[in-house]
Amino acid sequence: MSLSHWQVTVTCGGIGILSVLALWKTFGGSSRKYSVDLDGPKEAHWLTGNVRKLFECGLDYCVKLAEQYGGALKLSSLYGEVVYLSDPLALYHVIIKDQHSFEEPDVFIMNNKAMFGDGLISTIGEQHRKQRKLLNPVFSTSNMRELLPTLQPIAHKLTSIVASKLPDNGSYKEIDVLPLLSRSALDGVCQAILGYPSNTLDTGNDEYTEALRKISPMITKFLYFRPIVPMVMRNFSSYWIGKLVNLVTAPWIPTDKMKDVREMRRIIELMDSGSKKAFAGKKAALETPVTLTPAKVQPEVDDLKSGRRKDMMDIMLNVNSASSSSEQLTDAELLGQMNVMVFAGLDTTTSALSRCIYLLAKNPLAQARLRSEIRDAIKSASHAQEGSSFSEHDNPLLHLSYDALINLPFLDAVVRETLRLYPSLPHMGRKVVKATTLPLQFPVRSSSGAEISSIALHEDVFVIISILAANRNRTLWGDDANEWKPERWLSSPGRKDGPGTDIPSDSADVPLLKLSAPILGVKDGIKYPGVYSNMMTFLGGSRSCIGFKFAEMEMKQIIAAVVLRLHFVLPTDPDANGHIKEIEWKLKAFHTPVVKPPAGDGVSPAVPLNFRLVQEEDFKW
Ligand code: HEM
Ligand SMILES: *[C@@H]1O[C@H](CO)[C@@H](O)[C@H](O)[C@H]1NC(C)=O
Ligand SMILES: *[C@@H]1O[C@H](CO)[C@@H](O)[C@H](O)[C@H]1NC(C)=O
Ligand SMILES: CC(=O)N[C@H]1CO[C@H](CO)[C@@H](O)[C@@H]1O
Repeated sequence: MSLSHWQVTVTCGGIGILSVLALWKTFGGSSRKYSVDLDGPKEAHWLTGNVRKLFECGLDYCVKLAEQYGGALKLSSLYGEVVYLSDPLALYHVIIKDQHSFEEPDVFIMNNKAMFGDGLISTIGEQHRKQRKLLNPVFSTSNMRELLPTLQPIAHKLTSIVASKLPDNGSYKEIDVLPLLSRSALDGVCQAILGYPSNTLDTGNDEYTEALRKISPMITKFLYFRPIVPMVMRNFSSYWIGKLVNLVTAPWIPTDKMKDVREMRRIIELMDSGSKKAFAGKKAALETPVTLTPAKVQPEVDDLKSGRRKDMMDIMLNVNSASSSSEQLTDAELLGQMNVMVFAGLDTTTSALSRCIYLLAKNPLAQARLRSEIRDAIKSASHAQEGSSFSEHDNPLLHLSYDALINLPFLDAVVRETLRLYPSLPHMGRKVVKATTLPLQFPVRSSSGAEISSIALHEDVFVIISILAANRNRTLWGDDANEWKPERWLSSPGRKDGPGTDIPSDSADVPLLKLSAPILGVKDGIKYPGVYSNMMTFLGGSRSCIGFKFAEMEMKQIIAAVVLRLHFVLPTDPDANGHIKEIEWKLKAFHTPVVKPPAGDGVSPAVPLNFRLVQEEDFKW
């Protein structure tokens, strides 16, 4: 059989959006010659298999699957067999010890390259290692300290906008907080990462930020287009690719079909030219340090006290120019990082942030406890700072330092517990590029029902890392593993690293030493190879999330600001037809909150909550 055909395309939660497990196979059938000897659910669609169920049946389905079959099980797809993995030792091999046998799928890398250029998520091998080595120090704790002041005004602006909509007689008002949270995250990445003076919370989107916002939703429209991208990128020179793109986006092509392609092209061009402009400004500023102030910066951001605020691009360019020439990245690579950071940091953070605010609305006691912890911290910080009294107009949170903010125990517990239970990217894909044997910490069943503690994997097998199932293992977290209980972090032994642990400067090598003992040594101990506590939310190893400390800081700053000033609960008032709004989370490319019918349409993303200004009683728990 030599018929080329489209393979099943599965949204699989990939970097920043969905890793699209879009699989292109030139010669149908060849991969079916081998088989993975593992148990798994038998019922499957005759053509498309059962891997789709992971993405159609919701989080509980995925967790139950792992509970039933254990840390490794087999699923089927049109392409061939897929291994669904959550065993700690197996994951350690996939992302650290034996990482060279498991690569990001080509489809993922090449599509990212086509969209963003040469950033971290579009390179592999030596080029990736080199980029990572240069960039790791950019995300150090001391650099995060410098970036916090850029995020503080954004958190303050968000709460002020909500507060300004509330009646002053102390009664509740329903506000959809989702657009405000996603604009905060957008302003966060624009200002703190790129130094781009966006102010979408106030003024809405300009062309550039609109393009950034649209990129993820557009990608989901291209699932079926993505598999051919690697082939095109590898087989045509950029000249011919340009010609090809011109051809398919030419205005004379019958409209509707090509509308999305044209729109995608427009968005990528906008993103590209916006980043180029910002980058050129940065470089010019670096070469002539006197004129550091860019032309159009909002006074709000560009605060009176400290002049222009620092951003990650400044740090990156400084690190780069201080490095030896063999270690330096090219301008194209630096530019690629800008696009990649924004993309990788935007929807992931928005998703985690909105889930956290929703959970706090649902758990009034946790909300009150958090609020009181934050107020106490501000009080003691202002006592410590002799003579500094804060006025009504001054956001008191601005006085909470990075270390004070990051080390608040209950805030930390709330954020960790949210990221554990609802990882923004529940599944990541890897492809076996070199046949290998994967050891398991906990035995599972083979196809014939025998107990096995390792799995032979042939080349081309697809592996799904179940971040979700790993984060909810009952043996590790207890029988309440599926419940949101921030308190567990206040005493849990699962929390191995403290907040603010530095990323090792070459994380490709160091975690090996750090992790081998706890994984294999501790009696009954389960240690996941994650960079963040004992969980896989930010993955681990040389392709772990480089931005996790930034994400943690941004979430904490925004949640603290909201909770301190605003009290919020789930909607309680029936609409004209007597229906009360109920929020439901759908697992699409991301977990997307919608209002359940009949009160809502079940489709449009929204998090309507009842807000009012805080009162003294809201601090009691
Ligand atoms: C709650 C928020 C976030 C979550 C849950 C998250 C999760 C992840 C995960 C699971 C990966 C691994 C992807 C893979 O293996 O392909 C990853 C990679 C990455 N993340 Fe994040 N992320 C978050 C926020 C951020 C932020 C704010 C930034 C930027 C400042 C960022 C930048 C990156 C980059 C550049 C990579 C690619 C690293 C590499 O391949 O070397 N992420 N993230
Ligand atoms: C959790 O860990 C135990 C080993 O203690 C294992 O048997 C079980 O399959 C794991 N569950 C999941 C969902 O990975
Ligand atoms: C509070 O003010 C809002 C609007 O200003 C009004 O709709 C509401 O009825 C008032 N509630 C009370 C209890 O006075
Ligand atoms: C003719 C040619 O270069 N074919 C290549 C096109 O790209 C694929 C990878 O996607 C290669 O496997 C082919 O060799």
